[in-house]
Formats: sequence, structure tokens, C-alpha cells
Amino acid sequence: MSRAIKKLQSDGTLNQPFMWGTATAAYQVEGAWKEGGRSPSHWDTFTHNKGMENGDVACDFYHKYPEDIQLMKQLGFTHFRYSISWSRVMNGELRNEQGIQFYRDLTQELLRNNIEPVVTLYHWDLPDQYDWRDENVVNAFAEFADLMFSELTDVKHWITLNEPWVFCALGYHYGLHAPGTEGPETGMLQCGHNALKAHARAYGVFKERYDPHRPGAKVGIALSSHWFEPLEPSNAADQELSEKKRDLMLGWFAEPVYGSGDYPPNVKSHYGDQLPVFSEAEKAMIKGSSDFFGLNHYTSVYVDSTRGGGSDETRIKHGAPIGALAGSEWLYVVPWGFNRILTYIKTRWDPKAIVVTENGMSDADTSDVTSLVNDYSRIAFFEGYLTEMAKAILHNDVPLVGYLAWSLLDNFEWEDGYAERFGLIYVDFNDPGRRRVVKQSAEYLGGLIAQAELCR
Ligand code: PNW
Repeated sequence: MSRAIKKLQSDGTLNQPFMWGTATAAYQVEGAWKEGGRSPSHWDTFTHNKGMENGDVACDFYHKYPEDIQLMKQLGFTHFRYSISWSRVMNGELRNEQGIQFYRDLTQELLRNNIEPVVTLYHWDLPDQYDWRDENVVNAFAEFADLMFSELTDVKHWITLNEPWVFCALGYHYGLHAPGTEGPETGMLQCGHNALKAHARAYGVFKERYDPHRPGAKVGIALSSHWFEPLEPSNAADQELSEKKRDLMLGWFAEPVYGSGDYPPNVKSHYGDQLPVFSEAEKAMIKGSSDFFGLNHYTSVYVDSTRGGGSDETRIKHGAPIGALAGSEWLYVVPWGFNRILTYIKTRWDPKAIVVTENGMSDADTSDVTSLVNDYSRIAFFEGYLTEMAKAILHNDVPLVGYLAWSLLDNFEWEDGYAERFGLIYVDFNDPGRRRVVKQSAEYLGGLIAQAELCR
């Protein structure tokens, strides 16, 4: 690991210290859903209407962030990724001063403790009055982005949107995420189309109005993807179908932003007339609208072209699972897939820089706090994935500039509520004070960062 980091630090083209951080999202950690003038987002409405577990209190990060920042500092993290709750800082078209003040305070507290902020503008908590299928969200998002760019003047790393694949597919097609719409693929495609435009507009606002006065500031987007591995690597049909699946999950958003400005051919042929069309001006606006490639990566799947439609993805080869199953039914631990997807991104799009904006694993919730805190399987996860990341840097010249572990805290895991724990820090959700306990894996990462520091 440290050899890879050393190479990175001495590489002139990437002359910035490696970003070692953790990541969170507003709705998953903040709580305080009605405080300080916050209005509801569609996640409040969705969870309340369905009677699900929810983020009303979550980790109470809204009140406890100074304590959490001290923990990050003790562990040695250099960066922290958090998101802005749009409906905390804006009420319709109006700004909400108290909400904005919260993010100013949080940002200043990080900087006072020598931790660099990485701000996600949108991590899924859409104000109730908007809908991603409706074009008017594009302007609204650009205005919200403008407000935050103008207020958080010290932030150097901005992420416009987190995982449009997830919020469009799960929100407007499968109905598992807010707003809970189960329906034809057209809704999800319209969502993706507006998301790309909203992202590019926000990028444009920053470049035009703020970039000249913010030396070193960067704006990007965070895209999520599994690695799709052909079940039989020598089988041409498996290869072809794997490539198509990479396009349907990652290329759908990456190709417009980092490639041609338009959807990849596989996505066009798969959806046909259902797929909205960009004008030439929109393509020009979207193409190149990112200063780095933000990647959220967790797991890999095999692709088996001999099986029909729904079952052509499998986790089993010759009777053996692709990796150990973590605490989420979709999360198999596959370190080698991490090197492959990083190298694939470098080869296909050759971005200036890649930031791993999320990577981590879950434990199923149990009442056994001791075993949740002595999380040796998470240490094995990080060891495996970081070793593969180092190989990607050292052997495949992947321009990696940062690694942000998901997540700082056990938190509200969307449709799975509090049943899955992704944190480096345990949170007691039965305790009104939301007591924190640092897990062994956090100490492990802290040790690694200290080692990497020695190479500077
Ligand atoms: C990400 N998948 O979501 C989100 O950005 C986080 O908010 C979330 O807590 C975290 O990963 C863990 O789930 C994903 O199915 C959801 O591949 C699903 C997938 C990937 C990422």
C-alpha cells in the first residue's frame, strides 16, 4: 500500500496529497428533520407514509458533529464527505438562513481541525415539490447549487449528484426508494436525462461564476457501478453481454460526461425510442463536465450469456460464490473486481483523476455489540480492496487521488433502515444520546493512513 501511495504523492501530475476520508449523506446521519426551519424531502414523506424506519433522528449528527469530527481527527482522516439537505437550506425558492448556517458551521469546524470538506450537493433527499422526471428540476438544482457554491467558499471538492443510477432506477422504476414509483423504464430514463442536465448546469455555474476566484477547486459527480465479469472470460458472448451491462449501469452516465457527450450505443439500442434525446447544445454542455471521476464501488457479479434475461447475472461459478456475502444481500466481497473496474475506467475514459467516493461493507445488525465493534471481516474487506487499489495505481497507472470509505458511522441504510451497519464507528440507536464506539476497522484504517503519511 504505502509504496503505491508514495508513487502517487511524487507524481507531478497529481500534485496534491492523497485524500483519505470517510463519506456520509445528510438524510442517513443528520436527523433533526424538523429543526432549524427544515422542510420535508421526499425521503421524509416516503418513509412516513409507508410507516418505515426513517431518518427523523438517525445518528443525530446535526447535534453531535463536533464529537464526530474529533473522532475523525484522532483517526487521522484528512477528508470528510458529507451532503447538503436541500430542503434544509431552501424552502421552495427561498433560502433558509438557519439551515445554511448549519453547513457553514460544520464546514468551519472541519477546517479548524485540519480536515478538508468534500461536499455532495445531492444525495437523494429531494425537496417534496420536485420530481426528477420533470424538466423544471434542472433549473431548481442549478439555483440550489449556486446558493451552496456562494455560501461555502472554502470548499475545494464538490460532487453534484450521488449515484443517479440508484436514485433513478430505485426511485422511479423499482419503487424501492423515494418517491416509491414502480413503473415503466421511461420514468427512470427521464430522471437520468434530467440528472445529467442538472449536473452539467451546476458544473457550468461553478466554472462561470466561481472558478476564477477559487484556485484548486474541483467539481465532479459520483457514479456507482458493480464490476461485471464474464462468467467464462474466453466466451465472446459473455464478454459482450458484460460490456453491455457496464454500459447500462456506468456508461449511461459516464459516457455523456467523460466521453462523447451522449449515451453509449449499447444504451441507445437497449432502450430504443424510450430514451430521451439530447440536443447538440446539451451534449456540448454535458461533455467534459467533471474535473474528476467519482466512483462508488462495492461489489462484482458474473455475467452468464447462456441464461435468459432476468437471471443472466450470477454470483456462483462452478458451484463457488464470487466472494463472501456481507450484511446486504447484494454485497459480495470481491477485491479483484475493484482493480478491474478502476483499470477499465482509466482505459475507457482516461479521466484526469479518479476519487473513490465510496467503498465499504455492511454487517447485519445484531444485539452483539462486541462482535460489531471487533469487525475483523471489515478489516479483511479494506485490506483486500486497498491492496487491489494499490495494484491499479502501481501496475496499471490508474490516476487515483483519493479514497473515501463508506461510512463514518452506522446509519440509516435507506429501504433497509437500521438493519445493516456500514460504519467505521458503531452507533447505539437505542440510546437517546446515540452513543458512538470506534470499531477495530477504523483503527486499522487510521494505522494505514499514518503509515502512508510517512512516505510524503
Ligand atoms: C450507496 N448496489 O448506495 C449510497 O451512496 C449510500 O447512500 C449507501 O448507504 C451505500 O451505497 C450502501 O448501500 C448503493 O446495489 C446502493 O450496487 C446500492 C448499490 C450500490 C450503492
